[in-house]
Amino acid sequence: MASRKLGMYTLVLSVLLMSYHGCRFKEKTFNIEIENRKAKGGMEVIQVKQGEMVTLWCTTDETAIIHLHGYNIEHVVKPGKSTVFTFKAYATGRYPITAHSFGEPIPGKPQEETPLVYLEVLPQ
Ligand SMILES: [Cu+2]
Repeated sequence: MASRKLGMYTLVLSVLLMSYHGCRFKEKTFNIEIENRKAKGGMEVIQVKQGEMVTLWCTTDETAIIHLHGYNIEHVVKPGKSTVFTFKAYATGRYPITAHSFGEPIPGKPQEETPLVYLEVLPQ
């Protein structure tokens, strides 16, 4: 009987933990595939809610520096490898995700910025 009671407590506890986890730590994951210097599927808007944890998996057919404006997160993405951007969407607004000059950077040459996708963080 004791083990059955313990099992019941464990079940209740895990349900509570799952619902707590569900409302406290909302997570959103998106894929950004860059092909021919554009986001595959055309320019789009990624929508999340303030407070959510966001994961962006980024793949490319050409080396580029990808910059999420506003949050100021920047990564070098290279072909054949997924690069991950993770952050908490703390600030609301619309932020461009741009590529800073495709290909290897040329010293002295100013970097061009190509908008790929927009991140939209909606208020809670
Ligand atoms: Cu930029």
